[in-house]
Amino acid sequence: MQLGDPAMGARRASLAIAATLLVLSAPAATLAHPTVEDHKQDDASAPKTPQEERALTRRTQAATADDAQAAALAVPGAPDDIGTWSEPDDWPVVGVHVALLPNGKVLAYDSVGDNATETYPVHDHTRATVWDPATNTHTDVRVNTGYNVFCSGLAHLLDGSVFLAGGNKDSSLHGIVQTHVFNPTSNTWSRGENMADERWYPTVTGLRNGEMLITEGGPDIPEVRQRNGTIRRLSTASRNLPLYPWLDVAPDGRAFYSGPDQTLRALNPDGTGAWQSYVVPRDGINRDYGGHAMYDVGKILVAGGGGSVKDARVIDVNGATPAVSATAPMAYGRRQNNLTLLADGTALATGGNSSGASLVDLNNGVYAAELWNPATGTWKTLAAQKVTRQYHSTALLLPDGRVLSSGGGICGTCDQVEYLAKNAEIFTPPYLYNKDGSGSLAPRPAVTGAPATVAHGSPFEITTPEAASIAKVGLVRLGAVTHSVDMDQRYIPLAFTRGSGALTATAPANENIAPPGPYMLFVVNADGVPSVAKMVSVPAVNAAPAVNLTQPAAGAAFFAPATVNLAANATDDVSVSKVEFFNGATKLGEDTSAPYAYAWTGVGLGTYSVTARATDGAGRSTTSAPVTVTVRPPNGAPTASITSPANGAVFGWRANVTINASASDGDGSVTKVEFFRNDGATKLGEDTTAPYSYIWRTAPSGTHSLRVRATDNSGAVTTSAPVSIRVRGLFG
Ligand SMILES: [Cu+2]
Repeated sequence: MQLGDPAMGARRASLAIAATLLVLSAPAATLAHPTVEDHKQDDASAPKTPQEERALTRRTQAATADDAQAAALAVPGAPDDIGTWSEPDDWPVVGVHVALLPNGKVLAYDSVGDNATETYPVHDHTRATVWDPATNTHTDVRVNTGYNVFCSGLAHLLDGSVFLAGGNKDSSLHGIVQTHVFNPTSNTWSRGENMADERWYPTVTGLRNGEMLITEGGPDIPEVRQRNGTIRRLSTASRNLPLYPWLDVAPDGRAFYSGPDQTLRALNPDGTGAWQSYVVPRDGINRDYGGHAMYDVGKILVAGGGGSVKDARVIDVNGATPAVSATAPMAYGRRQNNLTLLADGTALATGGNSSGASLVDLNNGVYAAELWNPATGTWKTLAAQKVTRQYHSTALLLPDGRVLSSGGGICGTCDQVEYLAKNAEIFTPPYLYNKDGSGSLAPRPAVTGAPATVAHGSPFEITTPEAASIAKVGLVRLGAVTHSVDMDQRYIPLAFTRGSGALTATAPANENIAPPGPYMLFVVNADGVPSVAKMVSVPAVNAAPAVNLTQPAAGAAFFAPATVNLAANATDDVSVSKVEFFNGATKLGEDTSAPYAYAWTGVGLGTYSVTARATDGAGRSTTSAPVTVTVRPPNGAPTASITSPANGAVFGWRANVTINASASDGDGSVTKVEFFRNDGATKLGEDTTAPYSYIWRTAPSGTHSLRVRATDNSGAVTTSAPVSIRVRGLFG
């Protein structure tokens, strides 16, 4: 579903664009949570029966067959000129969300059914499939975690798993806080940590350090999935943006925002986040439901959207401020179109409608594809597809250089106009055909060997029998697409040299240019024919752990033989595997779990420099700042004696007895002297400064044994010899 949807059935189509533009500037919470009443109005046409729904895909094709055929006739040409489209194939799900997997298969998922999602009361699962392009077969991978991930954001984790944020909670189209991960090796789903906020229509962006940025979908405060799976909020980066914002990591490492609205921005996702907004407007167009694609290092193509504009622009974010330049417009105005980077770095526009209709207009579908060439800045109209692909349709580059175009439907307006495209078509671009008009497929260069992992900035070898004829080498990030937004795709050209039977290419310079994760490696020959891709992984630059000693305190002193308790704080972007404690270069011991501590016992006289060294799961380590401690000789006890009264002294009845004491400490200081009677059992008082004295007022009659006790700065105590005195009675 979509924000403008409730307010714009076909009957109010003329207001649709203005309403969308208006709504986009309202707070996102309003956008993401239309009222149930709005939807009841929008879905005034009764939900269809399962049978009727099954018939819808055919009805859509029948209703648009003439238009599709006319579009095909309008673009004559040989396959090497305009490419070819396959016949549509029925699919078990609508390709609302699709992601290419590292095994070359495609994950696709939609919702709980073919009707508008808000017509279903229960949202406890999601229909999902893995499609294998090699065999054209499907494997059911329904999401059975108890949640509907319809209208989630999706992008690839470092290992090629697909991370999903948010989804659809109920018939009121509330978001969900849940995150999910699809494992392509086991075809299984698992839950990740919950986000702080419910999200519906969020964008997920793989960042330079392997973290996943989650923006919008309702709340204005972005969140980041950290590499250890926990989620932090970017509390200082609250910003109201349109739903499904367009974000790509830029050469400066920030996430660059290129639309769909026209204020260009950049988000520093470190810590709690910070936005920068640029004054330069992009183009005066709100490109709601247009396409964007980072087709070269720091260069983004935007095309279509809004009121089905033909306009396209290029944004160069390599400099300190973004530079926007014109490029040729498309031949067809489009909204709800997809923009897909191909194996050679060109960009393919597919689908959409030309009337500016918010979600779908069966009378104004755009069937012809168009190819944008970054070298010339021009578009070429290509073959027309057979099914109109509008709201909830997607397009995805496959590892063999073809393009999957799928989906469309599942919304109130879709039901009203009887639009459903529960099928898929495959586009074979012109570059795969012999340049002789014959329609035969061209021989392709083959990548027979390449490393599974290519480290940033490093040269690596690509073995190919066609080395001498290779003209281009590039990486294309695996796509993850929904709602006209590919959250992952980017094309990175690679420098290379030709050898005999092999090329030496240089991996992208850094993680800003190629955020870590899965990529397709393509080589393209001098005729422009691409190889089948070899999957390669660009590893994350692993951050070293942080560590500091929390104990002992700097300069702490101990007495021999000492027990020095060592303790450290250690953190890492992934995990800390151990903390070792050192005296100089000598390892004392280690701790593998927090709180990290070690008791260093039997420490003799001396001065020591102690450190802690933390090591993370990838073997990177950091050593703390040193702390110096001193171990002194054993503490000498203080001296203590009573200097007056003298032993045997006699006092009168009710006398005040002044007790004077002497105390000293040879290796420190006396902190207090306490005065006792009853041979030390009853404390009279104390004095903390010399000369030490105490006046025992109106001492009771009788014989008293007095003592004093001195305490030194190390806590050692000495009790004096007793002094016996007598205090007379009233009658002597
Ligand atoms: Cu939607």
